[in-house]
Amino acid sequence: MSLSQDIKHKTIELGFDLLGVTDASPIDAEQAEIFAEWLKSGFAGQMDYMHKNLQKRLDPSKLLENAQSVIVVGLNYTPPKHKPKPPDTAAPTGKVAGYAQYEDYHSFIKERLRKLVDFIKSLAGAGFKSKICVDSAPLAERALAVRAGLGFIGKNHMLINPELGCRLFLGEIITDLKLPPGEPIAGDCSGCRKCLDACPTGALRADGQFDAGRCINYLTIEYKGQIPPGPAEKIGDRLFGCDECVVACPYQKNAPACRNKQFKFYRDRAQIDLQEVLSLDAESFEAEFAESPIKRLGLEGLKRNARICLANITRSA
Ligand code: B12
Ligand code: SF4
Ligand code: SF4
Repeated sequence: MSLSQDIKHKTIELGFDLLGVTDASPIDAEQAEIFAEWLKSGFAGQMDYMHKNLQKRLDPSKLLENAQSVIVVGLNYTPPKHKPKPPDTAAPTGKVAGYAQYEDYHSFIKERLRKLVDFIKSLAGAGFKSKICVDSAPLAERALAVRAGLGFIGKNHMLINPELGCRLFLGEIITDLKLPPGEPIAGDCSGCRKCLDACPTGALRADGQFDAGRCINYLTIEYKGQIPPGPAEKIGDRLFGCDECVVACPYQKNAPACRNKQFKFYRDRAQIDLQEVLSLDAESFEAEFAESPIKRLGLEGLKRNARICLANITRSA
């Protein structure tokens, strides 16, 4: 077996669903242009870090000296079909986006990518360099995933794999090993606009741009301070994140559930009792959300969101 095939087998054994390789050249000029336009239009909102390290973000070889290849993995996080706990009608609840019903994916994926690097070292020798990236590194992950053949970009701006749908986390190993690159795969959205119609805020713009400042993920997770009344109303009963443009996508309809049994899923976290959130103290928040992506938002942020949800629920009653 070739090194590439060995890596592929190990990736699946580690519980990832997709693997692709691309060379470490800068992302295509067309995509760099989309990125520059996005920043110029102010669509990054308060996410100032998106304006920093731009050259690195567009060129993986700026993150690792003499980089030759980028190994891109995908982890399917489609929640398992299960009967949620019957709601207690007296208690108003807030919705939690699918990804946050799992343990935090950053550490989960990084740990497994470290194992993949160790495995490659056992075959290719320890003399190669590598850098692991999951979300937080300045790297255009979706653009690289397209080039590595994991899927295509939909009108919902997600990387979509025709078989697995769009609920896929991405992770990368940039390396100075030269590996054979993959080919982009076909797929398209023609004739469909379900995600645009499902978006409650207009973050998915008709001109194809993504106004992150309007996205409920941004508002409930990234936005610092009090959320202005207009956008706050659009949040509805979404306590943490939003899934509408993902759930509406036909590619997601028959997507298989996450097959990685080690990726901890909290069965009762799709809806959270809002009064319970307001009664949490620092200690109980830490105990409840220690391993969850919700931890990063912090207790005060979660309470801010709970108050918004309660006000919206009361208004619409
Ligand atoms: C900032 C950020 C956000 C922001 C802004 C999102 C956005 N659409 O830009 C907010 C907080 C809103 C957000 C939300 C979410 N995020 Co986010 N986020 C990121 C982050 C850190 C940077 C994204 C970025 O660079 N945005 C700027 C725009 C311009 O870049 P882009 O969307 O990647 O687009 C590039 C290409 O796709 C291409 N492109 C853009 N539009 C088009 C259109 C066409 C037709 C084509 C061909 C190409 C193309 O050009 C761009 C430049 O290369 C990445 C991690 C990373 N380092 O890349 C994760 C990431 C994109 N997020 C991810 C996830 C899972 C989410 C959420 C689903 C979370 C949730 N609720 O469950 C939502 C989805 C919202 C959505 N519909 O996009 C995953 C996406 C995986 C996937 N399958 O696509 C990533 C890759 C993290 C990861 N490692 O898994 N996120
Ligand atoms: S996550 Fe929600 S608010 Fe953000 S673009 Fe998708 S549907 Fe719109
Ligand atoms: S909902 Fe339709 S238009 Fe939107 S990403 Fe999915 S296939 Fe494309």
